[in-house]
Amino acid sequence: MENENRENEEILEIEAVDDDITSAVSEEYDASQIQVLEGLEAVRKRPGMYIGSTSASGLHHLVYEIVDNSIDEALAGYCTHIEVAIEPGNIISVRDNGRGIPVDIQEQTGKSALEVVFTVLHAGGKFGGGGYKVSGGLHGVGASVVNALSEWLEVEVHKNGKIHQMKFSRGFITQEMKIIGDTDISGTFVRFKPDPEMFTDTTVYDYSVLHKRMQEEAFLNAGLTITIEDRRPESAHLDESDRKDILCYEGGIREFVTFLNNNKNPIHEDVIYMSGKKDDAMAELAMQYTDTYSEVIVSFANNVHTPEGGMHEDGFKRALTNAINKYGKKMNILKGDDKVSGEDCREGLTCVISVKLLDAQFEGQTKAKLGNSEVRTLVNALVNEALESYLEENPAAAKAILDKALTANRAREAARKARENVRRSTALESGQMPDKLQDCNERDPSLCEVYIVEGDSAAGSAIQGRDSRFQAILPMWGKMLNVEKARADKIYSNEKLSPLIVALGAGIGDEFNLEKLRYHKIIIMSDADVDGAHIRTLLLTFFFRYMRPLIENGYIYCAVPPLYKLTRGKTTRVAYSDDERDAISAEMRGENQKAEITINRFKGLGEMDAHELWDTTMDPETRTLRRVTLSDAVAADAVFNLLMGEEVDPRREWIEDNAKYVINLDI
Ligand code: TSJ
Repeated sequence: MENENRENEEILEIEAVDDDITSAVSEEYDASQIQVLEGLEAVRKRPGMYIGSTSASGLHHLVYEIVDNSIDEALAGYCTHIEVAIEPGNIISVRDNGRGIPVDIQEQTGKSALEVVFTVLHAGGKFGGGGYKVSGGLHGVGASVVNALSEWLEVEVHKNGKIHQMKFSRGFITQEMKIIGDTDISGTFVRFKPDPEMFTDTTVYDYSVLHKRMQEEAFLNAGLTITIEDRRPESAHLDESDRKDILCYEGGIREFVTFLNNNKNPIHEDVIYMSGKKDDAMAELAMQYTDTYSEVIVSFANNVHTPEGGMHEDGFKRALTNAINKYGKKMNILKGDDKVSGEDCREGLTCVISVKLLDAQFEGQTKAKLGNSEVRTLVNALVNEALESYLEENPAAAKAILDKALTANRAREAARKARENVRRSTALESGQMPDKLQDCNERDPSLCEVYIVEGDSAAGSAIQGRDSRFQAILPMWGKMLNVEKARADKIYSNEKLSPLIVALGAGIGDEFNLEKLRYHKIIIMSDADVDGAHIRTLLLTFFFRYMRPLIENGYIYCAVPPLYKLTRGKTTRVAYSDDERDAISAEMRGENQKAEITINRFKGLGEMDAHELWDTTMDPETRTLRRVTLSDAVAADAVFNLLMGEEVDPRREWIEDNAKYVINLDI
């Protein structure tokens, strides 16, 4: 024992040289405490290893780590309510009505489980039981990680009639566990303030980000109530925040599907639901077809989103194709060798898959793909069996689904033919550019830009004003095809879109090839009004659906035209926002309060002459471009559908609000 202690002291001395955490350690610390410190120190040295990053995403991860513990308690059957709040100062509080973290002193360590949970790395799964322990990717690494990365953290456990309290700072105990009062409830209450020394980008929480995740958790845990609330005074005036949501879905993932299909038209009435288990794994699945052409599959393993799919999705897709073909054969609708493909079977499908298993393996670049092959077998068997009987028992729905797949199949066939025709008959592969395109001289795509300009007069000014060495202009006019409602065959032969596809040179859909792209900046230039926003959205929908790599690689931009022209005597200046207008106006007025300043609102790009357009919107030295990025394909899909759907009011509202979820507007 003596020896051991001495060794540890040496470690301490070495560590103390370059790190101030250890300087606070007194000599009475024993081996286990030193291990604890090394663990938490590792977290502070490489926070990214534990929470992914120290940017906004890592900041939000802290909340998920804590809430995951309450969800485990719910899965074990002891917790029905979880309350999450963003408090003033971006402090997070999480409260549940579970059994409360155990507080009695463990014989082995001489410590309470409570202390171990918050001070030992990976303590999460080591005690207690019941439910499925989450060991997914970045999740579930535990409360100690959050503790290490918090300027302070306080926990209150209501248990056995007493309130137990303990406090920490950056992982260190600042107040040992003590009883601070009596209680007649049970549960755990944690409050923490993320450490600004760690989260140097931002310590400000985004309500909508937490809301989205909590809503997912509520969908995935049917019947569990999660409330989320923004109590920050600065949020009070924002409509996105200053609010409280109570999330509880008795229907679980069935309601998730209904939610995802909001604004779409289902082609059969009920959401198809199935669940099953084998050994230690279980799977549940909900699905419904709509009359759209897109495929939305959202999958989870142990409540962790798996955007890259994996074995659960593979098993599902295989079984879906099989079950639909089998039914078609049986009903003699598919004859002889007739088949519908997997893609055909998934057109218009919205599906949520949730699997739970003991030892989840997460693979892929972002650890977002489920690797356990036994899950493929489980889901495949479940879907084959359940879907066969569903189709059998619901002939109307079965017919609608099979019809949908058949139509998709024919359309795909037609699209392939159209593509070949277009290729032969038009310039698509001949290298001949459309007449409309005013191309630039430069040939190196990385130096070339193309402005997509709406309207004749604006295009005229742009053509005159541009620097033709590297700026190309593609005028577009008239109402564009609503691509959400069109299939690939229509796209290729569409007179509005075909010149765009040819000008960009990279093809569309499965055949899209980024290497053939002719411009590395594709700039949408439309008016700063609602119509301009609508055109922008139609173009973005098109890029999203058919040339998604353009968005993913950051090649799409929006030009930012000015809103106002200010004139005083011979001086004119422009402003891009109301605030800027007021500031410039004050500046131009200067000392002379009575000076007359005329402020004109630009009605549209078409009003500007070539010089004005170059100076304000096209000159790389002075212009502002907003890069378009896709933050979340699922959310984007929902918004595009909202925009393109039948209902006019939500669409208008969205256009006026402008691209909040779809597009991250940065400079
Ligand atoms: F992350 C955390 F530790 F900070 C945390 C844990 C945070 C929050 C908000 C809740 C919890 C938590 C833990 N809620 N409920 C529990 N339950 C237990 O830790 C527990 C209680 C009793 C027993 C038992 O076997 O009697 C076992 C466990 C795991």
